[in-house]
Amino acid sequence: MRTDTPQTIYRSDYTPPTYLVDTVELGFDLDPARTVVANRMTLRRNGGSARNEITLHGEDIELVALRLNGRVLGAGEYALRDNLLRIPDAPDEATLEIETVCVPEQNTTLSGLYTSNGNFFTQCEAEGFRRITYFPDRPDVMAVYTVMLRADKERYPVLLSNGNLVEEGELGDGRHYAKWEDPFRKPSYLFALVAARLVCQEETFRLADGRDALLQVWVEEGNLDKTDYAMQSLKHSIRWDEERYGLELDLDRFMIVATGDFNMGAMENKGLNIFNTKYVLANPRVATDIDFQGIEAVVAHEYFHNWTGNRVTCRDWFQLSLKEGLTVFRDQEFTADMIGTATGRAVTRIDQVRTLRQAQFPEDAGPMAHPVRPDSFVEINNFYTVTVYEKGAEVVRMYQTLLGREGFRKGMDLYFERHDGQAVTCDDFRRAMADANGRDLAQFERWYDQAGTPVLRFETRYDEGAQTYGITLYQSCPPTPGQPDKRPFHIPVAIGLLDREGNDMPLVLDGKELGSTTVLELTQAEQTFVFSNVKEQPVPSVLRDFSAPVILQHGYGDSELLHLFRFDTDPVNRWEAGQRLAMGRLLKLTGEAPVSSRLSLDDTFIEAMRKMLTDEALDPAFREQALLLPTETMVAEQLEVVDPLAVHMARQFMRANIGARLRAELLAQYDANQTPGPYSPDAASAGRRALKNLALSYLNAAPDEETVALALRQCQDADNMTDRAAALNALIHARAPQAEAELARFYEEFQHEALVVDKWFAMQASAPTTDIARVRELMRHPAFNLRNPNRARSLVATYCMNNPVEFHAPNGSGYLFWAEHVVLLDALNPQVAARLARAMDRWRRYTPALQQHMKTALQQVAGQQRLSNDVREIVTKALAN
Ligand code: B3K
Ligand code: ZN
Repeated sequence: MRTDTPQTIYRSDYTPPTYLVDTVELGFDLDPARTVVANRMTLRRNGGSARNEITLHGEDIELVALRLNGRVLGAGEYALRDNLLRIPDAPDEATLEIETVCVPEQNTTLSGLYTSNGNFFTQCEAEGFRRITYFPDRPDVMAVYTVMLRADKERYPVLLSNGNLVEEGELGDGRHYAKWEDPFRKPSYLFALVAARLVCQEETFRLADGRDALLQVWVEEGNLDKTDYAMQSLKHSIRWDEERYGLELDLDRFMIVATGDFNMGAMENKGLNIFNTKYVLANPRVATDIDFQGIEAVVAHEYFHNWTGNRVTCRDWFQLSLKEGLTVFRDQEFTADMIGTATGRAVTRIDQVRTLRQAQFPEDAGPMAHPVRPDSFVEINNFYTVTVYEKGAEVVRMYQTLLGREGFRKGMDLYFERHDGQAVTCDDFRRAMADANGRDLAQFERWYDQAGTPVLRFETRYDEGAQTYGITLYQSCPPTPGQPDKRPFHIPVAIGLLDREGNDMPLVLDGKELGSTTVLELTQAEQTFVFSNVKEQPVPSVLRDFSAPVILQHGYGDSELLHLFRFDTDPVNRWEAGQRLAMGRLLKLTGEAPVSSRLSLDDTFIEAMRKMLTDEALDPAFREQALLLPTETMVAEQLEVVDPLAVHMARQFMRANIGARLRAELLAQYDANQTPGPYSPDAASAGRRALKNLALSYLNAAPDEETVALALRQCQDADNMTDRAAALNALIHARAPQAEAELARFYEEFQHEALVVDKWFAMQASAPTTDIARVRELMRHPAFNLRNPNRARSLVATYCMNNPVEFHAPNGSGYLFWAEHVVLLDALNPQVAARLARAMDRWRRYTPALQQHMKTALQQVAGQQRLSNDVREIVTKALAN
């Protein structure tokens, strides 16, 4: 924990390392109270470097010994200050031997080497390796690692590290050892070790080139009944990367290890992926459909990093999206291919759009707005954001939209051909895409450089006589911190035209026939495209498949939206039309809610919903998405001044009104979408459950005895967690008297399943029936533990970020709770604290009274003497003008 003023690091200050490291031999004597790390590495002066000073990072470790080329360095021969170890006047070739000590059991930051439930794990990205040994801890220093692990055999029977196991044996004294070699050069952030009492599910898997690889999923004893899905997802991922990109597993062994204490989802360490249990453990009893989907996506994501991230890595942390945006895009495509059907793909795309709107657009419009490739940061861990990940994935997707699937593949091939084994930049990636396709992608760089969500607008003009249809596209981008003016982006705008009957019209542009959807390339602030042979006035379907991460200010009237909602052949835009119909009403109701006691919803909207709900030609999964209203956060983003209570009342009214007026249809769908027989997490079954449970939730938004009985029966009879949790949620939100007993029964039954206990806390924390007193009571529950990130998030972060109406209570009690816990958490785990700190990002948009309370809470945190860089950066930026 630092108390000095945090330093800002700028991208423009990048300089190559003065020394490179060729080999690293690490020896660990593992002891939770005192682990000794011996590091022997060979360094060589970097060709271009004029300086001969070796600079090594180190944090929270004790230096015990230091030798250079076999000689102990005297006090005057090195300097140890500000977490840097400097050796001036070093020879061009140096072998350094460094011995350090760390205390894993006291490491609550979960960065570096730490213990979780008595087992040892590491987390080194971004800058955790320096908490293990002194090292040039930056991604452009890539070395070959050999690792010797020594530990008590009884307590830590399993010893794992990156690469291949080359030797193991006994040491006497009850201790044993294992030696691992990773044949590939890697940056230090990909180092990992595990020393633990664990068991594994394993399998040999035949790779495309005929080699056999050993796949393992390691978990604590008692969890082997929950590893099948992760293993299956791993095999699918390996196959998919071979088929889609010609990329193979390059090791003989690939391991996934689950731990209950982890700061994020998972980590792609070479050959030894370490996972949050949340993204490994699943069976129907404890995991929901969403959990299964999460596991498949995260297993794939980490596996895909083996090429996009590990074989080709980032030159510096500003380039983070080079690996993250690309790998998210790859896991998104994998998920879509796994489902296979066209609407299935669309449903996954809709999910992605929803995430962008719910989380990335607000980030892009708030105090933490930053480009996909940031220009500066204080704490890199604060930049593992939805912008770097999800907007970064959209940027990669746009290459594919502009170049086509084949063109994109050519670009990927060239990228690997040029850069395998290197640490590179986002520009290198863009250059590979451009060169492989003979395209000029210079302007495309602005997607990496400019923050903020571009706003797209269009105007149309139909000329009946000439049978032409002109569409003028306008783009602009609001100012963001440090970037008052923006230049036009290169935006792919996919478009189609619908005729009166709802059919796609053939598109002809500049004499070329373009089928029913075409991609217009908008590169100026304003540009007009004129379609010819247009037989009648069309309804334009703009930004099909959400072809760019922009806000489309549409200007459609109700009748056009209804037309699109009914007929658009692009399912994403069809869904979008429904969201727009709903959003219009939500905004109107939000304005009325505080003053009117009689809100109402028009028949037109209800009829559109009815038609969608009962359209048996459509997949249940799609209907569910189409009937889901925009979230309270999305509505709030549309408002100048946010009154969270008004937004909540408006949305609740709408849900209740739909529940009451579509009661018969909802009941019918509830029955029609049952999934009898053994549970399966496949997309079709999950889609039916989703629609059924949405029906249940609408019905219980206007609860009566019958709807409550339905939920209660489902809660008691369900044979899977998806249905059980949905029913329990319905009871809670209906304020049914039975909810309390069902919650107690739920806890009783699942108290030994940590991930389900997390759900139990989260369900209560997000319920509008849970006020601050109740949250504080839950904090005193014996199962609550602030040190465990999953548990802390399930209660504290869920309440602060997922229960707007209670969190924003007019007396400011939610904000005080927030301040108190940001500070408490910061002393334990700055990364988790900084995530929670972001709950206040949008404070300037609330009503003046709420703003005042929020500002006070922010100042309370900012005024702390001792604060991590992580939290300090977030609150400072939030308070800045
Ligand atoms: N690369 C890791 C994230 C590391 C976060 C460090 N604070 C997981 C992933 O994106 O796959
Ligand atoms: Zn990643």
